[in-house]
Amino acid sequence: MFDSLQWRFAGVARTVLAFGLLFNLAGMATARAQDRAQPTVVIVSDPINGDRLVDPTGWTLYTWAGDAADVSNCVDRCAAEWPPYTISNDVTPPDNLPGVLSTIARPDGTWQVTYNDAPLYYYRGDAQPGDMNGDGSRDSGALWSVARSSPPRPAPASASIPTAVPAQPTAVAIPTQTAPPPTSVPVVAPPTSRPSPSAPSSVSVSIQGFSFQPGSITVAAGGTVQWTNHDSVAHTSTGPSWNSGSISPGTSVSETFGTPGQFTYHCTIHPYMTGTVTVV
Ligand SMILES: [Cu+2]
Repeated sequence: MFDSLQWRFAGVARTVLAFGLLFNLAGMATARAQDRAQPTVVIVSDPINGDRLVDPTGWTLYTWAGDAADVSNCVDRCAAEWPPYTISNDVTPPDNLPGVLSTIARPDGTWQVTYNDAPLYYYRGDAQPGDMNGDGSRDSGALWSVARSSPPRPAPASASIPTAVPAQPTAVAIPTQTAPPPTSVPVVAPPTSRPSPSAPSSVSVSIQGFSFQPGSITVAAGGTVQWTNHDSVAHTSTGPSWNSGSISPGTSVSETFGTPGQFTYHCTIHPYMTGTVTVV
């Protein structure tokens, strides 16, 4: 009798154990699936400064102007201050990531995450997730920037229009019966809404201060755009149908555009550098 009870109790215990183990296994499987699905980076939406990338726990990630495409030049003392964002598994891009997430091998055998060929780093000066204390730093001789997944939105154009309104005093000049008004009146007409035929067939873009200037250009179909790098580090002009490769400091590259359309481009070394070419 006692033996039977004990056996039965043991049986119940075994059943409870078995269920427990089953739940445990299910839990582990779920956790592992979540590990696999967890994105390597998270996009923080910022409508003003442009969306940026952080690690899964919210720590800010940076890119460095001293790096080349898919090459980290930040080692030793630099890497101590700017720890590379390394992972031991494959990258998992989040949904809607506009660029390409990958990894490069570092000299010490670790794998550093890259975004659009730019190696990603942490900054030791950040104290908690969300800090961006390293943004704009020129540590180790080149610019550090928060990793951007999309460019800053252009400032609303309406902001500059009110300041242009005082140009109306040209109308005051008419009663004085002087000759100038007729010549100045056409200037008042908005030149921004010109039809396409007036688009230039040759446009120059200056790469300066880690930005394309002007950021938005319009060129006639069949026309040429020339980029000149005035910075002290290499950049690229990379669009959907062209890739300049490295543009060394002080040199220029040209691209001819045959197909009308609007094309967004960027620098693969500094993905936050973006511009637009409109072909009409
Ligand atoms: Cu660049």
